[in-house]
Amino acid sequence: MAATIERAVQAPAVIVPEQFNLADYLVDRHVREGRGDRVAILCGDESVTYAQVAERSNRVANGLRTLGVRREERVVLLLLDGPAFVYCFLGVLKLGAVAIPTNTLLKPHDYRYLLNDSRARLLIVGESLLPAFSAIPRDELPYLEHVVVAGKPSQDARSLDELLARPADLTVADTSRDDAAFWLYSSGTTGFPKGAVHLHHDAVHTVELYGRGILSVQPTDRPLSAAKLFFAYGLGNSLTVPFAVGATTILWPGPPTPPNIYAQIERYRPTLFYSVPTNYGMLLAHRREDGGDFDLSSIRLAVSAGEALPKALYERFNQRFGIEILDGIGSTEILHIFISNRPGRVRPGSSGELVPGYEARLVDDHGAAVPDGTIGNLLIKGDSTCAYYWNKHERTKDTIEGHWIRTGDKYWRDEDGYYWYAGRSDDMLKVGGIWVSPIEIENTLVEHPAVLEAGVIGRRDQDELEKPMAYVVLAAGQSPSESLAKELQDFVRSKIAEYKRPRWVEFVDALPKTATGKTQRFKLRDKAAG
Ligand code: 3UK
Repeated sequence: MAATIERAVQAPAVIVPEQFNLADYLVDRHVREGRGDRVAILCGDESVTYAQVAERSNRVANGLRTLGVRREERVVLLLLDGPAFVYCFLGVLKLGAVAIPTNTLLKPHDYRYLLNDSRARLLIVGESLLPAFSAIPRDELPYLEHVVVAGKPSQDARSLDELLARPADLTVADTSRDDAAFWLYSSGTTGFPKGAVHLHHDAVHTVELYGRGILSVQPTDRPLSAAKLFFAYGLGNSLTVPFAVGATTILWPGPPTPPNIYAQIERYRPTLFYSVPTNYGMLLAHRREDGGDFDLSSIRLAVSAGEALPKALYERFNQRFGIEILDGIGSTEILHIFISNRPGRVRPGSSGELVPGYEARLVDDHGAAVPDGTIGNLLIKGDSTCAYYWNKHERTKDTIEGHWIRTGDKYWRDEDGYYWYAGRSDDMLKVGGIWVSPIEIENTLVEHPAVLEAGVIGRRDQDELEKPMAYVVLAAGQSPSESLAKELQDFVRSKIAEYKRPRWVEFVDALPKTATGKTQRFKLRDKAAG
């Protein structure tokens, strides 16, 4: 039987010139080539053309330069989705500086970590997110020099409007295709995120291989993504892919609740819709009060990523709306989707076929290729992969092997070349498409005085999607109760990001341990399953 090493034939050749600036490619190129009047962004009542994005990102770049930002320096963006995100992201790249879009759902101690790990000298923060930043004592942020607020500034901060009032003339930095353009932080097993360093050329490969190769994205497309711009997934869906082809992206700052999403779809009539399995489940659970159904007829393709899309969700969505959902696997490190179902040949429950332009290998724990039908560790080769993790050399060496990157996923391939997800090789969970470290939740639970020890695993909910479950050993003198379980859930919610709270708490006398005292989470998983 053929070993699972795959390289798709007829891969498009992606050529990126040696001197290359991603922001110029995404925006200024369209203006130069006469497409400046096209609408780039729709957001609320606002409509912004490519020429306006080009001009406003120049102004931001000039403003940042005035504040002392230099080439290669990091600028952290803590912004909700909207035009300002785009101006700032592109403005930073135009200067040759490095943008770090950040998860807006985190807590002050997470932001302290990101700001200090990256040593950014400047932060651009949305007005509504300012409290999560302001709660960090300033003397705990030794590298940060300037704060720019999108919205109404506080006393010691600048406003983004001031930057947007700077001159519009700018010579875009003559970056190389291999200069760092942006970092994306991804949670690790210990709960400390690692900054994946992406270069100016990386996004071009995702645009060509996945955007054009799989979705056949066109200038007439209007994407809407429930996943926000700070995720690699959202950044590709709503910024790099549509901007590269001169399409119109629909941005929306609010939370992706079903009423919000249906309202956005009916108002803006997107042609492409991107979400995560948990969200497809929520959309399916939501009905219109008058008995009619929502109008999704504008959508030519829907995409799911972040975690495996259960077959049942695919089928229910397809039956109700007549739309195919293309499940595909991507990662922060590889930047976007590298294995995907394709229009007209979806195999529900699978992650689909290799995206042409990437190569895949499935190997056993000794590195030998496994035959089709056998589970192996998935490695990927492709030119959108990050260069390394910032300041994490050991993790980099564990993950990136020359041209290949270990995804950390177990997969098997069927004889037709479809890839089937078979779990993670570590204990990390995906909750609503977002990484969650069991260790971070366990450490938080243990901070509660009633808790002696905790073990956290993923357990499947009614939609077959993973959510955190905690096994808790109580401290002496404490007794189990429903109210204590509730108290522990609230405790976690108050300390770490809301989506990390355990949805179930079960009290046990002891946790299964190895001889060296490590919690055996696989035994807890068996217990929960059986
Ligand atoms: C898991 C999936 C099964 C898998 C992402 C699209 O999710 C993205 O990036 P992350 O770094 O997580 C990567 C990991 O998530 N995963 C993602 N998609 C699937 N598992 N089926 C799927 N369809 O463990 C993978 O290693 O948060 C998704 C585009 C860009 C992305 N960064």
